Amino acid sequence: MSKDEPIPTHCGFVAIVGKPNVGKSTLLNVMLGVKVSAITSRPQTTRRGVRGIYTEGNRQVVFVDTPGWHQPKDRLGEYMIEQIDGALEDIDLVLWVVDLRHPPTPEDEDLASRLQKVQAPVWMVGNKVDAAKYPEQAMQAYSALLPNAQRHIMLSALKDPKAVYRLREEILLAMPESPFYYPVDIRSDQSRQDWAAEIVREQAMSLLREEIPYTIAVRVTDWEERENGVQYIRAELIVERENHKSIVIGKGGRMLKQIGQEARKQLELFLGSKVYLELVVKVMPDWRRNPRALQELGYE
Ligand SMILES: Nc1nc2c(ncn2[C@@H]2O[C@H](COP(=O)(O)OP(=O)(O)OP(=O)(O)O)[C@@H](O)[C@H]2O)c(=O)[nH]1
Ligand SMILES: [Mg+2]
Repeated sequence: MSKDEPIPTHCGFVAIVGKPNVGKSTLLNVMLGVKVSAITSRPQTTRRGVRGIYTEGNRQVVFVDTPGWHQPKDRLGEYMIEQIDGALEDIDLVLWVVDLRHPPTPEDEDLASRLQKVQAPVWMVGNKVDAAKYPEQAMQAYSALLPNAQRHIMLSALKDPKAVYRLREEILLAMPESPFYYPVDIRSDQSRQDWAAEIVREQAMSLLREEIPYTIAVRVTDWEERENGVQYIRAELIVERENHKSIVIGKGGRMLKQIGQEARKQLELFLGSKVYLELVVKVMPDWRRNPRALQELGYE
């Protein structure tokens, strides 16, 4: 290479897949150093493929966080599985995240056979090593499901960011020569409205009980920057039934107020400005099974 030739750039797509609740979104957020994807202690938090972009020098990685691999029970579940299939197309690397606290289940076998059909190399990431009793044994059991996995990494996405940064370094080095897909200052492909809706949904899912978290969708319907620098955001919480509406509002409006307070704190932290968050609860009967409602909510 002569002195005048530009340094080649490297860029690629990396899909993050695995069962629900194993820590895929946590891993992505730590990798990016910003909160791009919603995280809760409940399975099936992530519903659509979220792209998080990391650029360092002449290398860029486009991570795709995906919903947890599961047996779909409704149209929303089918949409979630389609998001995983989409993320596995034209991919350069797959991170298969497993939870080392538990041995593999039939869903892992199922996912392993899906991953066998992917051309790209698969790296197995054994997560939650901080909380696992027998991490080595668990890792071995998972590895046996996909003998051609190229690498095996054990870490704690939650407790050991340095291990995540080491993994990120290796991913950067594995990216093929290619122009960048995104400008260097872009971190996510989500609009700010979609991102804010995810923050509200994260708080609603965390605070509500039983099946209610799974029956909620959130959309931002208004966002204005007011003269005094306050960001005014209006979001709708969509529920499936009237009785769910009263649960989400809570006694004397307490639940909705708490969701709003927690979400506002998060939004203010990431936006770096004051936020006025207005939350409204709406019923869309049986929206998870209703193609029109799903479309309106962006799950189609
Ligand atoms: N102990 C421990 N907990 C973790 C670790 N990583 C993630 N968690 C927790 O696991 C839970 C699920 O994390 P998420 O990142 O939402 O998991 P996910 O795989 O994206 O889940 P879905 O979107 O539902 O598929 C949260 O309560 C996290 O705090 C880890 O390394 N150790
Ligand atoms: Mg997730």
